[in-house]
Amino acid sequence: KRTPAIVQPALSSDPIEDFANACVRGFRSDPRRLESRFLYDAEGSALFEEITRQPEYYLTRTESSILAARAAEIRELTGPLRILELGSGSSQKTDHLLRAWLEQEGPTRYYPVDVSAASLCAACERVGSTYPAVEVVGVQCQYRESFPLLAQLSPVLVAFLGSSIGNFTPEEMSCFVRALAAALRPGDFFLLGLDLVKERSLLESAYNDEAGVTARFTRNLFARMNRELGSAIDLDAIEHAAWYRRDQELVEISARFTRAQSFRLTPPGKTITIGQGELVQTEISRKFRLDRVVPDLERCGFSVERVFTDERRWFALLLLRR
Ligand code: AVJ
Repeated sequence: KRTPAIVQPALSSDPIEDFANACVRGFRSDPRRLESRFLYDAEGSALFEEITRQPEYYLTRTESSILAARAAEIRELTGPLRILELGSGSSQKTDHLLRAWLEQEGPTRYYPVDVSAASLCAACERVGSTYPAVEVVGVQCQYRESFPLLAQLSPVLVAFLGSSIGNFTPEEMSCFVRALAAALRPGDFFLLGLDLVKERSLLESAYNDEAGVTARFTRNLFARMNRELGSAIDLDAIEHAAWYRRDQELVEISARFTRAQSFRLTPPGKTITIGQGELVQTEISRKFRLDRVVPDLERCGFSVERVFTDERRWFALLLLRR
């Protein structure tokens, strides 16, 4: 049995220093806002997987059902090509694509990209042993750091599922999509999962599950600071808060500090003071309208080939062509 390969294309700055500096910047910005990519250490990635299994979290289940129904059709539209997946996590939903690819002719190469080494290794092992005919190369880096690989991988389909693009502000999203278009060749494909605008109660339940897994996911960002930056933050004084902001069509997710506290982040040696009741934003999760997002994506260099949705129109999967 082959051991799946893992590559690290961007051996950038020290990861601990990167985390520490981003935390200092985030705590000191007004409003306080931490970068959501740091939610996904080994612990956080495992908690996110647990979120996807909660009854209230409809996103993964809905997208998976669209993929199951449409994977063969997607493969017919794209023809044979390699698959690179951004933020692949457990790669579970991607099985639908891999199976459709295997049913057609030609060898299949799969490049999952994730920041979490632990979940990337586990996913590569699982995919490699479940589908011996698929050549799997794990890529451990941030999304943008994988873009330089795309020119060599063309013809390629870039999959970005789960509505992870909803973590970006509108400006960050168009910058990201333009950079992706620039890194791809004409004729390459982009498969994008988008969570759609819906009733407030459904959205707020999805981000405030009964079992409290999402709350543990938010709190884990601060637990990670304690583990990696020696910060001794009192985790019992942190509450998870998530609500839908209809004006901006996004779920805003924050940590609320129920007691005032000061702590030190050790590589930069900076002290942070947070007052009682203060909020620190950990994520935004934007919700989309097809009539707005389609022209936006077209302005950023893609043409929309097909739009697939579920019967409740809760989630959309867009097949775009560069
Ligand atoms: C992985 C970014 C798509 O926004 O729904 C789930 C992350 N955060 N519950 C989302 C998340 C809290 C998730 N994405």
